[in-house]
Amino acid sequence: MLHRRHFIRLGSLGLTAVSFSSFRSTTKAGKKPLVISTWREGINANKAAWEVLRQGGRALDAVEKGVMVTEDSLNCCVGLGANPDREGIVTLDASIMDENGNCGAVAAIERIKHPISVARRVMEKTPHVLLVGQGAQQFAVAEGFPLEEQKLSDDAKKAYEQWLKKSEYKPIINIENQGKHSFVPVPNRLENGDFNHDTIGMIALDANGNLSGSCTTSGMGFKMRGRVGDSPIIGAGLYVDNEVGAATSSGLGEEVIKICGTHLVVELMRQGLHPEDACKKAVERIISKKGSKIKEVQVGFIAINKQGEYGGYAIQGGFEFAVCHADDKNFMVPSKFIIK
Ligand code: SD4
Repeated sequence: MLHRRHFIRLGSLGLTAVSFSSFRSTTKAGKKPLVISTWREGINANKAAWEVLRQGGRALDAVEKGVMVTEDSLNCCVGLGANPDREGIVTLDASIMDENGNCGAVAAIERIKHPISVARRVMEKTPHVLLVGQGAQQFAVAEGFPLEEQKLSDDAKKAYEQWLKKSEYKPIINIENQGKHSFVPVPNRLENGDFNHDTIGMIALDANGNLSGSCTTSGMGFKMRGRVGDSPIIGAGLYVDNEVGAATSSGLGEEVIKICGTHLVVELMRQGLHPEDACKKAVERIISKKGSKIKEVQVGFIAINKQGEYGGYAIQGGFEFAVCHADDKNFMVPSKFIIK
């Protein structure tokens, strides 16, 4: 339930607080192994992650392998087929974190197909956490990652040409579903040529009880050159604490960064909150800071705890996540949300 004071505040903004008790986006009984990931691309990504987990593999390998599937799919929101920045160049961000608190990330990397694997190399082979831009690319090439052609996918080209007509930077992110959940596969591109989201975040608990997470994105379509969102920022788009739980996010990265979103979710779980309640509290934090402009913002968090309980919460409807905890249990869950 929302606090009364909070409810009044939303009311004064002309917004409605809703509770969707019929939606079950959580489990009270923990599952192990378990992998969950954002959006419907999560289903395919979970399959690859599950292959690792079911054989007793490490959560870290699962979350890398899982999101590589999404990065691979050229006509997708994530990876080199995604929308470019406003100069027409695709730049990618990614982060990864393991059960020992090690982490690595790349931001604004170009022409590299698997930024998540470069992020893992940053974690494992350098004394650093985050490499950006040309330096990140140089490191990737030195590590043997092929430099792909600088070329927009056909769909991205079309969307960019469309965008150039007005060249307006209007980040209305992840609310394109307009509150509808999509359980049947639909084209990644919307009718206007845009994507309906640009990120996959994945978190997993392996058979040994260890947690890891990954997050990879093209950021926001037609962003300013050099813009970096929450996804490669540890504690914003991804956080893992093996004693407690793991969280990742999707949506307007600037708002996630401002509240150190996934770190907040994990700290709330440390205080004893169920993953869903922790995600909800983080969402409420964004809402209380954003005031009347909240209608233009979508952010969704997903989380799992050490016991294998999971949950998610979003500001607005439309956010959904994929959950997998058995060979025949890989399914979409509509996230609960606050603002209607
Ligand atoms: C970003 N959080 O770069 C990402 C965008 C996103 O679905 O999640 N899109 O801000």
